[in-house]
Amino acid sequence: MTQKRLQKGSVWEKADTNGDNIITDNEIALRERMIRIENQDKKEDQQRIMVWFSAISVTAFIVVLMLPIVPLDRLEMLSSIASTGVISKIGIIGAFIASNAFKKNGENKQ
Ligand SMILES: [Ca+2]
Repeated sequence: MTQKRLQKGSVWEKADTNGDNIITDNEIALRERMIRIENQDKKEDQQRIMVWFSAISVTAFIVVLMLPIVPLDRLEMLSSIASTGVISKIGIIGAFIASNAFKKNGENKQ
């Protein structure tokens, strides 16, 4: 059986962490784990941004509705959209907090 070689510029070249030009199964597993951790990190950053956006936008929305520049008849028209929007954004924040607490609880048990 002939030795397998990587194509030029292959993404797996980075997996050779000790630079001996041999990519072992261990190095592939390590690389896979690193990619998984990076993706998890990105996902968590994204969730944090989403929660911050929800928190800020829901606060700003309520503040703007309280200002006298919004006419009362328009406020009445917007009330159903407003209540749905506020509840869904608070739901996003609540789900984030709950899932974090759930995850933390799981980590403690390991
Ligand atoms: Ca190696």
